[in-house]
Amino acid sequence: MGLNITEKILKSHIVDGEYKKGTEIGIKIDQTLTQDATGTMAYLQFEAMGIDQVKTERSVAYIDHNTLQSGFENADDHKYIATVAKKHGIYFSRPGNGICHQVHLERFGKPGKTLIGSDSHTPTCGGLGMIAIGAGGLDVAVAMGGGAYYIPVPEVVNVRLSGKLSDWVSAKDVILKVLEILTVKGGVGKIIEYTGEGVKTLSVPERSTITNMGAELGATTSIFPSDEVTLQFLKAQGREEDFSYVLPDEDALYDRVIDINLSELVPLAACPHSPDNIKRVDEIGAIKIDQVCIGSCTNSSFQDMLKVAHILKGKTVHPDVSLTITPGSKQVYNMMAQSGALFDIIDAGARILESACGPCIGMGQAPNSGGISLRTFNRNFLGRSGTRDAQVYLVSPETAAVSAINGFFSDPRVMGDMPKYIMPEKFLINDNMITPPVSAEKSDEVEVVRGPNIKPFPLNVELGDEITAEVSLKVGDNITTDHIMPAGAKILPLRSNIPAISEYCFEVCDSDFAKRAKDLERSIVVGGSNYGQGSSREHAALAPLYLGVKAVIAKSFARIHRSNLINNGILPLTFINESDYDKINQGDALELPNIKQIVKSDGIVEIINKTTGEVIKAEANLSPRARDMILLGGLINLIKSKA
Ligand code: MIC
Ligand code: SF4
Repeated sequence: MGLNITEKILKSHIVDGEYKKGTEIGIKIDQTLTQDATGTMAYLQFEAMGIDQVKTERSVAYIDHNTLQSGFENADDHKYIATVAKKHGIYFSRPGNGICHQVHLERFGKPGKTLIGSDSHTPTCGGLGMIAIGAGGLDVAVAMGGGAYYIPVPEVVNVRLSGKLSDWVSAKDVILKVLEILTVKGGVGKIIEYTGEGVKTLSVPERSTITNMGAELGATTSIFPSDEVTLQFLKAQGREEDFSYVLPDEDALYDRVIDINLSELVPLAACPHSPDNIKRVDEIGAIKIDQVCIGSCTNSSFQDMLKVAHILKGKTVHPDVSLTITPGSKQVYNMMAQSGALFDIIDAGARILESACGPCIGMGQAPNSGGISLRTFNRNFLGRSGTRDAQVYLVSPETAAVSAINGFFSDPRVMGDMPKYIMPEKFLINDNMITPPVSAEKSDEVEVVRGPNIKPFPLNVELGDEITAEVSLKVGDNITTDHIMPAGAKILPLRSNIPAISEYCFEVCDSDFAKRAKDLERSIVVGGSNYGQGSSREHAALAPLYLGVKAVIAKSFARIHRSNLINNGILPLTFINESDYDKINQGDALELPNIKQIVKSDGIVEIINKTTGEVIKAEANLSPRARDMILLGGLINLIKSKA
C-alpha cells in the first residue's frame, strides 16, 4: 500500500511509539524556531533543563513580534534572546530581519524535514514539503534539547487541487475556501495534504499562504509536495542543495478527500470575527472602509508585494483610507527597493512599516472606533486589532489593494486585466542579519543578559487526591487564546513576566477574572467547544496556572492549547454529554473526588456540583505520557523526575 507525504515524513522520524491511529507517537525534530513573544519563556525553560548546546540540525530565534519599544521591556527581551541563543548554538535573526515564518521559508526550511516552532503559524514551511508544526514554548525547549515531540497519529485529509487560479484570485482565496468547507475546528487532529494537477500552478510562497492559514482550521499542520516548483524556489534562494523530492505514492490512501477546482474560485473574505465566516467579496457589497493592512506571515512574500505594487502604480490611496504595507522580510523589502516596487507603493500613499508582525498582533495601527479594516492577515478575532468594536475582514492582497484605492470593499475583478508582473529567477541573498552562535567551546564566554522584566516562570505541583474548587469563569464556544491571554502593544511587553501579564488574563471576557481567581486561590474554568483556538502562546496556560486554575472543563479543546495545559499540569476535561455544559454555572462549587486515581487509570471523572447537587461526567482522555505530566504537575517536573 502506498504512502502519502505525511506518512513518509512522520514514519521516517518516529523515535517513540508505533504509527497506529488512536495512539501517540514521538517524532525526532530536525529544526526549531522561536519568536520573541513566546521565546523568552521557551529559553528560560531550555535553561532550566541544563543542556549546554541544542541538539537539532538547526534552531533559530527570531525577533518579530514585540518590535515596538515603548519601554525597556521588549528591548531587554531582545538582548536576552540574542545572548541566550549565541551561547547555546541557536542562530539569531535580528529585529528588522523579518517575520519568523517568512524568513525561515526563505533561508532555512528543507523538504522532508521536521520543524516545530513556538508559534501557531509554523506550518508556513509546509509549503516547502516539511512537516512543520506549531507548539508550546516548552515543547520547543524540549526539542532543542534533543527530546521527541509528541502528536497523536493524525488523520490525513487530501485536498486535491485541479485547474488554475483566474486573474485577481489568489492563494488566500484557496485557504478561505478550505476554511469555509472545514471551519475553524474541522482540522483538529488532522494534517491537510495538498495534491493534484493544480499544485504545479502554485509557487512556494503561494503554497505557504495556504499552509500558514491552515492553522486557522485547527489542523496539526498542512503540507504540499516538494517538486520542480520547490526546486526552482530553492535555486532562487541559492539553496539548491537543500532540495529533495517529497511526493505521495500514486496509490497513497487518505482519510478524506476534498476536491477544489482552482479555476472555479472567486475572491472571498473572512468576515468579522472568525476566519471561517466566509462570504464572496461580490456578495458583501461596496461597503465603505477605513483601513487596509497588507502583510503578516500569510501574505508578505515578494510575489504578494509585487502584485500590490503593480496594482497601486500611478494610483492614490483613497483619502478616507489608511493603507499599511509590511514586507515579510528584509529580503522582500530589499527586493522591493531594488525593483522599484517600493517606489510605486510609497508614491501611492501607503504607510510602510518595518518587517515584523506589526498590526497583525495589535503592535500599532489599531483601527478607528467602529472602523472597517481589510487585512491580508490570518486572524480577525474580536479585539485582536486593538480596537474592540472594529470590524476586521481577511482578504487577498489583490482585494485589499484594489479596495484601498477605491475606498470601499471591491471585487478586484472589476479592474479588468490583472497587471502582469515577472518574478526574478534569483532572490537577493544577504544573511547579514542572522547572527550565528559561538562554538560549543566558547559558550562559557557568553554572558546571558537578563533585564528586570524577566521573571521566573511558575511551576505546578503534583496533583492532589481530589480537586475542590469554585468555577471562576464560564465562557462560550470558540474562545481563542486572544481571549484568554490578550496580546497588543500594551500587554505583549509583559510576556516575560507572568505575575504582571496574569492581571490581563481573560480581560476581553471579564475584566474582574484575574482578581477573582487570585482571591479564590484555586478555581476551575468552564468552556464551550474548540476552547483555546488560535495561537500557541503558552501564556494562556501559564497565567491561569499562576492564578490558581486547576482544571478546565470544556466541550472540546484546540490542539496546541490543550497540550499547553497538560505541559503545565492543568487538567483538561471534556464533558461526556455536551449538554451538561448547562449544568454548571460561574460561582458553582465543584468537587472532583478521587481525581488522582481516576487520572492514573484514565477513567471517567464524576464532577459533583455542590451548589446544585448534580453529578456531571467528564473525561480527560490522556495518553500515558500526558497522564504522567498531569500527575506530576507538568512537563518540567516529568523531565526532572526522569533525570
Ligand atoms: C499570533 O498570531 O497569535 C501569534 C502572536 O503569532 C501567536 C504567538 C504568540 O502569542 O506569541 C501564535 O500564533 O502562536
Ligand atoms: Fe506574527 Fe501575525 Fe504571523 Fe502571528 S499571525 S506570526 S502575529 S504575522
